[in-house]
Amino acid sequence: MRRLPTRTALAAALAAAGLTLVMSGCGADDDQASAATPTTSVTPTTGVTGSAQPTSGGAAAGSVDVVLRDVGGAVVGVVRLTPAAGAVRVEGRFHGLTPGGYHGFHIHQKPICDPKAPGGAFSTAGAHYNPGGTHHGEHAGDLPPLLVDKDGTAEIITQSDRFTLDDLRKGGVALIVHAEPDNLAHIPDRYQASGAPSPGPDEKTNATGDAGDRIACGVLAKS
Ligand SMILES: [Cu+2]
Repeated sequence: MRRLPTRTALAAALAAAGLTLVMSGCGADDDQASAATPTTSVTPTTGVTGSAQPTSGGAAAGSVDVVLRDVGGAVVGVVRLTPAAGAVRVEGRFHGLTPGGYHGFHIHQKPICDPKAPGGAFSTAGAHYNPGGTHHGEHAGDLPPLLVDKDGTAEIITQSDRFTLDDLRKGGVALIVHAEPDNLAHIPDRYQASGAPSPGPDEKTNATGDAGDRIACGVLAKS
């Protein structure tokens, strides 16, 4: 799995050369890191390593890591949730997923991941986290789908202001990866399911985005 740049190491190298790393608040990818402009400022490197950038050293202050496992119990990903000015930053890294393609990725309403649940793997996590009672695409727990590379890895960095970390901790939730892409209930009116009362998304699509089986699940416990 590709590693994200280690700001600490980069900053340390620049500091040793008498330089300071200047990065934007959103700078977390390789391009931005390699394009960072060294300056001759004598400002110490304080702040460069104070971001929510995941490192191997554990969760940053205020953040929480959710470990996702597949139906066989193998770890396939870690998602770090970090409070960020009225929103939550979501940073996930996955491996061992079906190579190539999109997978629905949501927050579900119950902190229970049972791969052997009678109702289907991880059905114990319930429906999407949806305190507003809206349709899919507008659910608070809807996140952008994962795009999985040919080697089965995926990375996602996104942000949502539809919930706070405290909201999620109130009752606990589960993060789930699905087997199929998520249509976000975007079904134009020229489509109509057989037997559906009207064109556009039917009831199931409005609830699930037709993302299919649940292939990985991780709990954010109530706290
Ligand atoms: Cu889901």
